[in-house]
Formats: sequence, structure tokens, C-alpha cells
Amino acid sequence: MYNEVRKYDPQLYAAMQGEVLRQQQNLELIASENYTSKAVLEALGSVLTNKYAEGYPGKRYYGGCEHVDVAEKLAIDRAKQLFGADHANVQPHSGTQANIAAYLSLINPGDTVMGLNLDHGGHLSHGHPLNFSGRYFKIIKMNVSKDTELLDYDEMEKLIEKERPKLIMAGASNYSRQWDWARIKRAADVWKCFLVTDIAHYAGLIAAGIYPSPVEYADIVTTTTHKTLRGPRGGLILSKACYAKSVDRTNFPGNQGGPLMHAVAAKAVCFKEALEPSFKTYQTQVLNNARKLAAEIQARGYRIVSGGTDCHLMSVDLRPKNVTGKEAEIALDKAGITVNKNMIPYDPQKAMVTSGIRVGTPAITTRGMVEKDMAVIAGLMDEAITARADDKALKAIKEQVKALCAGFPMYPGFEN
Ligand code: DSN
Repeated sequence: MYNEVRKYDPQLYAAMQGEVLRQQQNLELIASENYTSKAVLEALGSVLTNKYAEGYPGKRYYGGCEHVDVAEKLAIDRAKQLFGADHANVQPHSGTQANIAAYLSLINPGDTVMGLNLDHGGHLSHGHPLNFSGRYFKIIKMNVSKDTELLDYDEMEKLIEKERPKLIMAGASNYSRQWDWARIKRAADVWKCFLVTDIAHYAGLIAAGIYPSPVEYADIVTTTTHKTLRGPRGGLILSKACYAKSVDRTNFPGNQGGPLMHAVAAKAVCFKEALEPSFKTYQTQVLNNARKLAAEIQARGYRIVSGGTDCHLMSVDLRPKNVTGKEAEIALDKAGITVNKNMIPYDPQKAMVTSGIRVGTPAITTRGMVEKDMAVIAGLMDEAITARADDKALKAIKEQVKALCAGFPMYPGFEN
């Protein structure tokens, strides 16, 4: 594998090969990661990367776009069908770039935006002071309830009435329960503010119909394509027909130059895969695995934020074990289990320490793991966290993880 890189650039090859082994031999529990299909990888590694195609299908600033036009049209039509959207722009290089385009399609710098606090499960691009969103807009933060750790819609409505944001950004990177999109839309309508929903985490579940879709309610919906959706790294914007021109103009030439046509082609493959009946089976298993894993982790004395999950991820409060997120992440890494430390709501710790970890099931489900494997994984996680000061024990757990993963090849036939 990677023969040309191996011959030309052995140093890089060693890193790439190391990553192949890491992905194969470790338990990948980062909620925002997944394994694409081989067809998606093939499109990503194709000659389409050689092509400039500024503009949109049929209206390009470069010649020779007849074939990439087909690829982009396929991606657009499939995305619209998958989510039932009027309009799709498949060019954003990332979710954050999709969000930049969404904001600037509807409002201007200096306007007020309301978004979920990053510490409560929001995302950097929903208003963090160091992010463009926090620098260009006046941000009003929404919090989850201290008691229930759920979105507090009564508080949200009061905040909208008080602050009168021009735009509500609804979405999260670490919120495991369902959003009531219809209720937020009603509140947005009362005060005449725009509603953008960022479904980057839930997109695959939404496409499969097992998590509520905001498409009928939101003015604009943004997502990434590489999380639960299991496609290439990239972004996607869906909108009502009336915003189509504005979205397209804001993304190009407003926010990006040439689209990455190999990534656009890979998105076309991803959307085709997501339209297959087997994708619903996959997403249902992702959800079942997440619920089982949450229950198994809880049964070992940890606390699951909000008591459970309605999606692919869970937020684990480690305080009952007197462990920080940082300590747990390091111990789990040594044991071949990959997670990220994450703030829990009202976390007493700083962002680089945290009291929690975020755990997700999209990647392990792609590898074929089911409910019975979740009990094994929760046991291995607990053993590693308990043995965090004992490198020898962590090494032994890593061997068990490796043996478990060997039974679920990442890409059958690909490793050799
Ligand atoms: N940073 C991503 C995540 O891990 O959720 C979101 O963009």
C-alpha cells in the first residue's frame, strides 16, 4: 500500500503506515471520527484533485470542467434528496467554512448571534471569542440546565426576547439528546430572527431518519460530511430555495476559491451510500451501541451527563472516580483506546484538563461491533482508567484491545 510514497518519501511513508496501524489496532471512540468506504477513499485519491473549477456546474471560470461538473451535480442532487432540501452547496472545505458562509448569507459582522456555550456542548464556530464567529459577531451564549443538563427551552425563549439576536445558531458537538428544532423555530419566528442549524454530529442519524431533522424549520442547515455521515472530510450547506443564490455567492467567491473537486466527488459517493437502505441499518446500530455503551459505562460507577444518549455520543463525567479528562485520555491512549477529554456542563476544571471525556460509536460500528462488544469495551475502558498509573497494566490492556480489533478489520484486505 502507498507504494509510490514508500519509494519516494520513506519518512512520510513511515508516518502514514503508523497511522494505518493505529487506526486498525486501536479502538476509535472519538465521536466525530469514522472510517470511510474504499470508494470514498478512491474518489479522494483521484485525479480530480488536479482540476480548478471556481464557480458552479455550468458556470465556471475555467475550461475543461465538463467531467467535474457531472461529479458536483451528482453530489448536489444526492444531498438534496438525502435531506429533503431545496438547495445544496457541496463546496465548503469544512464545517466551520460552511458556518462562515451561513452567517454571512443572512447577517453582517457586528450583528448578534445566539449559540450554545462551547463548555455546554457547543462548537468553536458558534461563538467562541478566539474563533471568527466570536470576533465578528456579538455572541449570546445559551446554557443547558444545571439540574437536568438538557437544553432549557424556557430560558432560551427568555434570552431571545431579552437579547433579540439576529440569528440563532442551533447545534452542538457534545450534546447527546434531541434538539426540539420546531420549538426553536417558533421562538425565532416570534422575534424575527434567522435560524441556522449545525447538524455536523447528527447528520448521518438524520439522513437515516432516526434523529429529528431541522431541514423544514431552518433557513440554513450546515454540516460536515465525515462524522456520522461517514464521507470525506468536508462541509455541506443546505438551504431554503430563497437563500440559494446568497449561500452560493457567500461560499464562492465570498469565502473560498477553487473547490476541492476530489472531495466533492467523494461527497457524491458518500451521499449515494447514505441513500442505501443499509445506511439506516448502520445508523440504528450506531445508536443502539451508544445506548448500550452508556449503560455499561454507567454500571461501572461513572456518570453519564443527562443520564443517557439519543444519538451516537455520550459525555462521561469522571468525577465519581476522582479522575480528570486529561488523565483518562492519556491512560486510554496508552491502552489503545482513543477518546477526547471534554468539558462537562458547569465543569469546575479548565478546558485543557476537564472533568469528562466524550465517547462515540460511529467508527467502531462501521467496523462491525455490536451491543455485546460494548460491554467488553466499557470493561477495558474502566480497567485502563483504574490502572492509569501502571504502564505495565496499560500495555497488557493494549494487547487485549489489539486482539479485539483484529476481529473487525478496518478495510478487509487493505492492511497488507
Ligand atoms: N471538532 C469537531 C468535533 O470533534 O466534534 C467538531 O468540528
